[in-house]
Amino acid sequence: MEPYPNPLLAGFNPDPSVVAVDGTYYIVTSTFEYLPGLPVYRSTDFAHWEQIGNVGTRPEQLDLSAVPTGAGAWAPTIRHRNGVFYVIVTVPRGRGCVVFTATDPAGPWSDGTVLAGLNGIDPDLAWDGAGNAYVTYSGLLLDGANMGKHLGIQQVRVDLESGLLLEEPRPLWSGTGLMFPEAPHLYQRGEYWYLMIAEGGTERGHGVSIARGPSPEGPFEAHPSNPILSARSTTRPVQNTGHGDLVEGPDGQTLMVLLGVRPGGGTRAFSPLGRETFVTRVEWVNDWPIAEPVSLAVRSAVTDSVRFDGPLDNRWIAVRRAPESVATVDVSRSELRIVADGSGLSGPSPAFIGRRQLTIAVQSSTTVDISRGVGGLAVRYDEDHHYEIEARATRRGTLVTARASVPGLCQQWSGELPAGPVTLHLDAARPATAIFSTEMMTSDHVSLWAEASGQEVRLARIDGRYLSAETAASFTGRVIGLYATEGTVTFSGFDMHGSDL
Ligand code: 6LW
Repeated sequence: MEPYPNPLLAGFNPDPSVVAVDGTYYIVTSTFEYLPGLPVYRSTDFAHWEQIGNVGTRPEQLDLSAVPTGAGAWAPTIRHRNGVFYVIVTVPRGRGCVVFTATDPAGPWSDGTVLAGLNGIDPDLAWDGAGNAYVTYSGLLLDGANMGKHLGIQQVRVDLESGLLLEEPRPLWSGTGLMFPEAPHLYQRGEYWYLMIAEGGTERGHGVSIARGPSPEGPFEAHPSNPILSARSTTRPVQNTGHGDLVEGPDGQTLMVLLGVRPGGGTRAFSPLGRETFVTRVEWVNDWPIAEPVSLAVRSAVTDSVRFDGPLDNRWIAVRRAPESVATVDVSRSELRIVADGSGLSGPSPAFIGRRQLTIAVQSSTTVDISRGVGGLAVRYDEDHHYEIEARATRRGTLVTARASVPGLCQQWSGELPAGPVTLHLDAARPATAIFSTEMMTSDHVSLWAEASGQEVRLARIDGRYLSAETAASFTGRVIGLYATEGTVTFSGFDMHGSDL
């Protein structure tokens, strides 16, 4: 059988949840502090996916303006019942547990109903035959006096209309005893209800375990050989595999979508794109599922050339605010304008819009007019981890500056180019050598360079490991995009091309 592409959804796309409706598949993933939040991807063959929209398109739906980095929109579940799509998600340190609905998954999605009093993460939504709605979640308290305490997997019946909890939440089977039981999903199949969870933490120890019972409330009996999926202590190219959701695939076989990373380096390795969405096949033996190890099947080249000749598409994201509130497209001139507002890339809401880095090797570029401001091209993991190249007009011509910021440290390099439009470049590539050396013990190197009027200046080649899932404190991934720090900066075009082959 042809393998599905893996990663299935490349780049910053963790915590996938999937639903099938009339032969079409929909996946949503986590977005944390970015807006629009919770992208919705659609496919009919499970191989080709298109982003059809986002659940959180209006800032008040997720209300991220004050959420700390690392919080925000965590781990959604998408389900469908009686013609209505549901996305349930928690916004820790924000709105809490919220249920959104839509009849068209491309949107618009509702304003959201808060399930007041539900304190935890990774909510699942399931209905029994009588129509009772069950929310099963991970009782990791991220709000209130007991922050950090973990109550294991919890369940509560809810009234989705009013948002009321209909009983005291109760504990359920919580795995084999590894840390952070989370990402629960409930499924009815044959005579059983299955409770599938992740445990071991979202890093190298991650895995998927499962139990089954006679009702959605249990009692649950554990699979005799959990975990049913994990890459822990293996040399597989896809690591941290866990946080899965099951669906029946196009050929009738059960598929699990899940998160994983693609580390590069040596025994210590680094995953520049963050946690991505992967897929693997699941076999049923004696009414128990067992998942195949996740294999890598990268796509051929990815090209993305944005020309600013229409409204911003749904793949642009910005930090704690909508991209449209940061940047304006001037269609008549095919330009994007960003007006600086005093916020920098190290601040909580920079004047920055970007797109997910989709391939580990990437070449990105933009041409800027800095006659009225200062700005450039950046790769951002979060406000503490970013590399950028920017241009500023001087009396003599153009000053270009490359900068690398990691917690507590910032280094910069500068060079000069003639006046006029400047093309800024930010490229990433795997280490050039396969020979055992310190050079190859990292994920990639990021090169920052610029050109104007036929002259070129190469400013920096920086180890990429500091912008990776293993080093950044946040749960996001790399986002490459455009920003302004002074005045008004105009960008003509944004290109991001790459390949993992
Ligand atoms: C999410 C948890 C996890 O809530 O990481 O890998 C957390 N899984 O289930 C943030 O994505």
